[in-house]
Amino acid sequence: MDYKNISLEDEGGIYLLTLQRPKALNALNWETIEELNMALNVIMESKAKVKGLIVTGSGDKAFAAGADLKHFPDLGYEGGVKLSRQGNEVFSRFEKAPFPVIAAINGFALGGGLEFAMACHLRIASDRARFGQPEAKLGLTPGYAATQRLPRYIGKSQALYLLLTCEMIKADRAFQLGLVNEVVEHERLLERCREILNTIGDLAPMAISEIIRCVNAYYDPNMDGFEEEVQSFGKCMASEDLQEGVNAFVEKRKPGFIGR
Ligand code: DAK
Repeated sequence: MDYKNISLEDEGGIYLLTLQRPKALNALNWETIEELNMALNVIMESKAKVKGLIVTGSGDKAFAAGADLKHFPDLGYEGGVKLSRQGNEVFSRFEKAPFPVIAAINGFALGGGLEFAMACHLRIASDRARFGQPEAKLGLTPGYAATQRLPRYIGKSQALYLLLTCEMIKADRAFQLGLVNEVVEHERLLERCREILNTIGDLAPMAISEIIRCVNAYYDPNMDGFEEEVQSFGKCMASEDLQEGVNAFVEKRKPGFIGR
């Protein structure tokens, strides 16, 4: 697959997706969002085991400094609604991926960039990362769900503070607020993300994807998360991996899960 705005590497079941517009601080134009969707299709169609996906930004400065501002003045109401809906659909696909997705935040994560990171399951930040939702400075509301996901991560009060003031915060503050899972030295960022995915990769794949599904169900008004958990529990109980997990525990050995 030929991409213009991103790159995708398969590192043996761990995929590394890198936003490749460093001169524009990896700003997300529509073509980039389409390529993110295509990359996700490629990973979903993989026949081999997928341990997880890391998304990051190229260059030393930014994960993504927001949506690409240069296209905004031409959009108008119809264009704005259409783009927002389509972008939300793509980001929601990352959130619903049946394997763990980690945002490796290597620098600025602003506006749409932070919204992309918030659609990932985990966020690991470099100590150089900076976060913010500066939309109101530009005469906008967020378009890729910051008003919905940010309160879920940090609570309504702190979310409103960041959205209303447009203040940019550092990695240690983002950690304090619960926006990122961990802050690591810049040089160790990808290594740490791979470590986490390898840890998860040793666990039962069906249990992992069902946990992601059930936690997402908690936030979906059309789903009963409690009932989803009951169903997932039953499904895992009937799996070969449950047999293997329990046998391995009794026999004091490492389990070899097969994902069914
Ligand atoms: N879009 C396009 N280009 C950008 C950009 C962006 N968001 N951010 C930076 N760049 C470009 C700059 O224009 C500059 O390009 P040249 O002038 O060299 O050609 C280059 O990246 C380097 O930027 P700076 O020279 O400004 O670098 P500094 O280190 O001085 O400053 C900065 C870094 C991140 C503080 C600064 O670049 C900055 O404030 N950038 C803008 C941040 C921002 O406001 N981002 C947008 C947030 S609003 C929607 C969907 C989503 C959204 C909205 C609607 N619908 C679908 C309708 C989301 C909106 C947002 O993301």
